Amino acid sequence: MASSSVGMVCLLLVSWMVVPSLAKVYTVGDTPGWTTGVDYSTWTKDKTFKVGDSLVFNYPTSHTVDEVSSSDYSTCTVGNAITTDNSGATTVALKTAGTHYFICGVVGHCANGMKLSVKVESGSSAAPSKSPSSSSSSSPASTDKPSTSTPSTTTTTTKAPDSSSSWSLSPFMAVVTTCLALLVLVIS
Ligand SMILES: [Cu+2]
Repeated sequence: MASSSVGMVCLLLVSWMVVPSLAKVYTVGDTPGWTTGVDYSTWTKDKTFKVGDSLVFNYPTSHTVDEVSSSDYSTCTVGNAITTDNSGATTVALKTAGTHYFICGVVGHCANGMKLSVKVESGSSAAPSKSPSSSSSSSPASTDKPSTSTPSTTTTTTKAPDSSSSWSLSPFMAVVTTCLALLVLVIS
């Protein structure tokens, strides 16, 4: 029991370290999906939505997914939808920051709980890699040393410390190592 809980904590730690850079996909309502009788304000309570994330609505085609204005959301007014879909599986990409409002377009369903508002924050950590890096064509003049076949006598000092890729991995490895050590301690 103790070892499994340590394992769970380790999994959480590792997933926290790996996941944040990725866009998230949220299944609206989780298991019940998009239906009447679910309190979607409770469902959104512990979630943070960011630009780039998406919502997946799963529902029988007796429902619809309508994106609506704030006022239509508040009053459960159908018929003015910004977008609507009744395919049964609707994926909505959250492309802009701000609050997005969704209701079911079937009369009465919004009042029965089929209303969802999500506050979308900007600033996804995966976004700011968009600047076209003008790669300077002046590559470091590789002095073509033809003496590579000679037994290397500490020639590795000329290697530039290109540790940018391995640096991001080291805290991850630290967590994994710590977790393994903890597991060994608990099991033994
Ligand atoms: Cu409905």
